[in-house]
Amino acid sequence: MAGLMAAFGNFTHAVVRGVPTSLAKEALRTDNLDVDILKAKREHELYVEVLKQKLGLEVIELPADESMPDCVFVEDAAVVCGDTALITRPGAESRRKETEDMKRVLSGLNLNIVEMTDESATLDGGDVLFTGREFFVGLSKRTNQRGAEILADAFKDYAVSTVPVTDGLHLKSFCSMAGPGLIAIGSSEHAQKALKIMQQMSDHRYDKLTVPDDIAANCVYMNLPSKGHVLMHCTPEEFPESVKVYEKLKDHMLIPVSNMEKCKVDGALTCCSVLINKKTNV
Ligand code: M3B
Repeated sequence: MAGLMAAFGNFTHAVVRGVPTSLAKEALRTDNLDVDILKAKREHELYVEVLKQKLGLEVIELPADESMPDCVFVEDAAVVCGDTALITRPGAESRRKETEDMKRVLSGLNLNIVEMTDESATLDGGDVLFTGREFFVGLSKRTNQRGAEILADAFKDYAVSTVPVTDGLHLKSFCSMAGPGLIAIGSSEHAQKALKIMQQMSDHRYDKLTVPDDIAANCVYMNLPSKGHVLMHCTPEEFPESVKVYEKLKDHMLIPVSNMEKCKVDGALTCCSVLINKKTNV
């Protein structure tokens, strides 16, 4: 386990996908907010630039597909851990074909591909929290028990526990990992309740970082050989109070990344990339 933990957050590659213009009108959403599509595209370009230029990851960019309004949210289509990639069966029927291109790209990276073919199973990657030691899977409108079982089968080295997600879209709509053993969590009642459940189910004692805004608890942690602890998080323009909490992390290289427009259609920072650790060149 120590060996596995040492690599937590260590990534070499990222898969991202462009923002289709159709996102503005057709992306699935819980609120009815107007998306500024040019701004959404610009925000996403900056996100990708951070991965590439600032962090030096090898970034594989799939082009946007107008027939898939939610395709920028690649996280939902695959769960990658170690050398295994689970191609999901997204809960929203309209998003199922997003997995085809994802499968092709991840096969090209020589990952072991596991496909969720069972027609009774659904799972969105946004419901999957990998802590470095175990998985928590949110049971939500998009992810069911059968989906969680197939994930457990795919990643046999790790324990998998399920957490009911009653409010919000996905488990990671209010939490994510902010460091090794450090869970970023929102302040709402349902976020706190979900954290309690995770703590009760785990043998491990996690530290927590509580931020006032639920969606601001969705951040992207990496541990890179050349940079150390890196955290992409929300900007002060979006969530000033939550940023103050992130700024207390003194060991992290903090990178605020604006995500306001994608947020309007329930997309957060983790949603926009699938991160991979490939030690050898492919
Ligand atoms: C969001 C999909 C939005 C679809 C991600 C994780 C939590 C708020 N319109 N997908 N993975 N959700 O972010």
